[in-house]
Amino acid sequence: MRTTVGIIGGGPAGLLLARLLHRAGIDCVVLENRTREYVEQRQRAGMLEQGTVDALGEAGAAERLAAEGMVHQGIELRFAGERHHIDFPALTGGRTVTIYAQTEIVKDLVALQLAEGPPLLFGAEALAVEKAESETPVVRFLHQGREQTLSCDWVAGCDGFHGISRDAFPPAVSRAYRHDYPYSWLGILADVPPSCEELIYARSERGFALHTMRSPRVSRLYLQVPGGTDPADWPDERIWDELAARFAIDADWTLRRGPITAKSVTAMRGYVHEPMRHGRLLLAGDAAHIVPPTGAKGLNLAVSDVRVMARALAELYRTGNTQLLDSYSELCLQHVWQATRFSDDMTRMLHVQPDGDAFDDRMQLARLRRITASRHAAAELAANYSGLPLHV
Ligand code: RFL
Ligand code: PHB
Repeated sequence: MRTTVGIIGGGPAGLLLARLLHRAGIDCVVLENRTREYVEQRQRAGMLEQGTVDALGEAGAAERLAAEGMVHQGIELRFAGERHHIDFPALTGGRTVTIYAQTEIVKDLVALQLAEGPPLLFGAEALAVEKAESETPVVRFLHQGREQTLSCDWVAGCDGFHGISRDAFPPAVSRAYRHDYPYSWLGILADVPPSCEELIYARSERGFALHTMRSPRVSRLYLQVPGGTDPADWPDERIWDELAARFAIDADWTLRRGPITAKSVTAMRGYVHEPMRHGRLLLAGDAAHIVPPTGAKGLNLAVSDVRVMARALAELYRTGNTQLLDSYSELCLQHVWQATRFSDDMTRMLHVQPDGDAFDDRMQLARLRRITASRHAAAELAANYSGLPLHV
């Protein structure tokens, strides 16, 4: 097989890239090792920055998002028995965020791709990227029991944190920066209307909790738990009791409970691989970087990477200009490090440090008080959360 851009991974990054390239008249093939059902059900992100919504619009994939996405004007911070609204439009000159599940984005992109092309192969496992430094890189992959090769002009490594694309970077040029946080998130989906209009980020002495949602009828909630927690140790009643205790405030408010339909534990880590380009191999999304989910940045970063990549490739094929491609890694990494910094700040401000002391406790409260007392500090949070501009 031969194509212009070989895309490894059919998650949000790979699928959106394929749509953007298709619209720019550049041909590509997407290799995804899982089944369609699996990628469409994988529970993950839900909070989209305006830039992400715009990118899905540019890809022609925002019809259902426009009808079903829930526009939010801010978030709520809860601590010390109090609730505080952070008003994004007022603090950022009109910016909002949108709740629309990653599962739905993937379904929309897959449906478009299968209807309009270019090819998207499920059950196609990339084994290695070869000759990345040459003008004709090759992806070796396994499909329907047969090993095959995909010859390309460019390879986009969109294969997530556990993918194989990063392995094609020679050790001499690769640098990885990593931090493992000493806690995880237990996430649930529940068939119950959300108990809030906007997301609640709660800091309590019992640990962090987040209330988010998937639709007017489905809630998504997260609890900070110790690393290595087995979801089987958390029967439904225990989860609801713990959530209720962490969200408790002095005012009248109750957490609605309902049947839990999914439970999973996610480790919290930060990871950045530098650079994001080697020869004709470009990384995007979780293949290059992971942030702890407290800042809701992972999916948004994957989308901003592929926006830059699609624009850079379109410019090359339209004008022969390689300027944007040459600065791809540097441009993306500046944005990635800012999102990593914000995600780390949010994470440390809201989670209980297992070996923390009373001093750490007071520092967290002082940080939260600063945000709720100072318009300037709140505006800084709102600007980061709703998405810093990407200078392309
Ligand atoms: P993905 O989604 O991991 O997709 C990679 C795809 O590559 C496939 N693959 C391969 N295909 C072929 N050959 C191989 N050898 C392959 N190896 C892997 C995989 O099957 C998969 O389909 O990465 P991508 O596209 O970069 O997208 C990144 C996002 O999925 C991720 O950053 C977000 O989900 C992170 N995240 C959040 N991000 C947000 O912006 N807002 C949020 O609210 C948010 N909440 C979250 C999150 C992530 C979470 N978890 C579970 C990690 C909440 C959670 C709990
Ligand atoms: C989600 O909706 O799953 C979500 C929202 C905000 C976060 C993390 C996850 O910070």
